[in-house]
Amino acid sequence: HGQEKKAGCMSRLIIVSNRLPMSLQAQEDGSYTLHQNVGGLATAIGPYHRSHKDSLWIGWSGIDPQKYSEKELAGIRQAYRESRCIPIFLSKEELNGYYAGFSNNTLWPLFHDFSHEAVFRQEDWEMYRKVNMRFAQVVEPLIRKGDTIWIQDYHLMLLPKMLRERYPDASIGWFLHVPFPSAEIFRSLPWSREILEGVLGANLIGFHTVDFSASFLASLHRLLPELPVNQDGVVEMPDGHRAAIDAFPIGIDYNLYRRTAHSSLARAMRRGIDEVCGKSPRHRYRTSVTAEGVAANEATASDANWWSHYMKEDIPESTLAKQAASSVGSRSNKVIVSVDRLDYTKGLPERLQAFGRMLDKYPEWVGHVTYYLLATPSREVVESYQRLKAQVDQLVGEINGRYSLLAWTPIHYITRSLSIKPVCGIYTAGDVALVTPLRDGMNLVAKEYLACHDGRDGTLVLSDMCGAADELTDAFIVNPYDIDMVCEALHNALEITPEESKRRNIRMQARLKVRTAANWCTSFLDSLRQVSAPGMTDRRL
Ligand code: ADQ
Repeated sequence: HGQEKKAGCMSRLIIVSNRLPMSLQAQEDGSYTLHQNVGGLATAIGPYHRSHKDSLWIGWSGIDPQKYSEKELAGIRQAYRESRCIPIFLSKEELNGYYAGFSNNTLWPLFHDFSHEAVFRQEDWEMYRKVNMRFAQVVEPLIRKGDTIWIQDYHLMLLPKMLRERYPDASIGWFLHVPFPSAEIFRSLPWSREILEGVLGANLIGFHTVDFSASFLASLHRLLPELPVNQDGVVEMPDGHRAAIDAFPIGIDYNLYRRTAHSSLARAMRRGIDEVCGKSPRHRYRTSVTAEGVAANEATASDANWWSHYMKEDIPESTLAKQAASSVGSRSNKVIVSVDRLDYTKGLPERLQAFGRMLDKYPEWVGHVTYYLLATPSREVVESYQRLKAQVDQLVGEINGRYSLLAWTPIHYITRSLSIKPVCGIYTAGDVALVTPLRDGMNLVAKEYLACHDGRDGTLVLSDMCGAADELTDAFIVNPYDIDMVCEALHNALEITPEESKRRNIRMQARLKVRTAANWCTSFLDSLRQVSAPGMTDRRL
């Protein structure tokens, strides 16, 4: 906090991101109110923005300006102004080219090593450049001498250079929330040089991991070999400014997740899920998780005898024999959880195959492990996302069809959007969290799960293809493409003793408590102020 205050006194912060951290809700009287968006960026930088009363945040409003009159748009601007947010309005055409097109159909797949999904269209590139210029035109008049400008993510890679041209002495930072690909992949982008030059307008270029920083440096070396880079990863630009490249792994608001895990709603959900999954077999309950996050428990007529009667009738003899021989049958049932946006980078089909394989290979888990799969559709206008949704629907259907018993369903599949409390309810109910993205910049879900299990057992199975794997080394680390490996890790994670699980968690939680979102914010901004201080020749000062 001391650090944060010190940084805040030094200069005003202007944050620029694709989306604003607040969304608008129209009231019946014609006025508007704002509510906080969920998601990594809003929770990471939001508290900094709120506590520094002179900071500004500029971003797309999410509103179609054609649906509103000039007077209404003025009202919307005013509502945002009260939270020091400045909305940018984009037309459908601009959004198609810049957001759905170049950002989500070109850069997103390319940066996540999904080159085969990447579409290269000249019109999208031109619109991306045009919209970056729109952002520049909104930001420029707001800049005052001494301000710090922090630009976020792959949507705005041309903006640092655009602002630099107008303000040669400005202090500009840019942070990438997704991976930076290898030079081999990056150079397949027809506009790769322009993108690199755009980013190099910044004084500090931040990534989640040292590997991503190294990939960026490799691309610089390959595509712009004329630029001198010193051994600390600082580039001397021809206009005299310096661009430093470094890693800043993002954290979470640890206390927020720890606290929310103890909220009455999260606890009710945990109890409800425990009961549905037979972890408290005396009474069977039906639990409904509504969009509002209300976990309503309703007792059904069944009791333990009824339950075991049907269970035994349904389970093949061979499985019962295995269960009798292993300790699993007599131990409490288990719950697996996962929380994702439905995105092809998150590895959902591979994860489902691994779960299905585990039921096949270790039938003693049949009837004894339930998977709560929260996967909320996103970017639904993009065709690859529609295909993915159909594939996930089908796999869930196949596994449930194949293994369900009369009173047990292997996968509870939820596609609604849930807010933080019910998400924490799901985290707390999970004996195991299955976090297996095929590629991910960081992955906050893994960290949030561990914060919700503060002081408790709860085992993390984590992909080695995400930034979080560099930090959470006590998790069960897996290659998400290796279905057998994920299947084995899942089985082992389910069998781990609570003591061993807690022992692993304590080490990871100790790190997460210190490397929080607030800490990420201040360490990036402190570094930015150091590298952009006038006359600075050594950024390690
Ligand atoms: P995302 O790709 O959105 O973020 P992630 O890091 O997992 O991925 O953050 C998602 C956030 O949204 C988390 O706070 C999570 O709780 C929430 N969330 C995810 N699915 C949800 C669901 N179905 N319902 C409700 N809430 C859900 C990008 C990068 C990441 C990087 C972050 C932050 O792709 O790699 O970690 O930015 O830099």
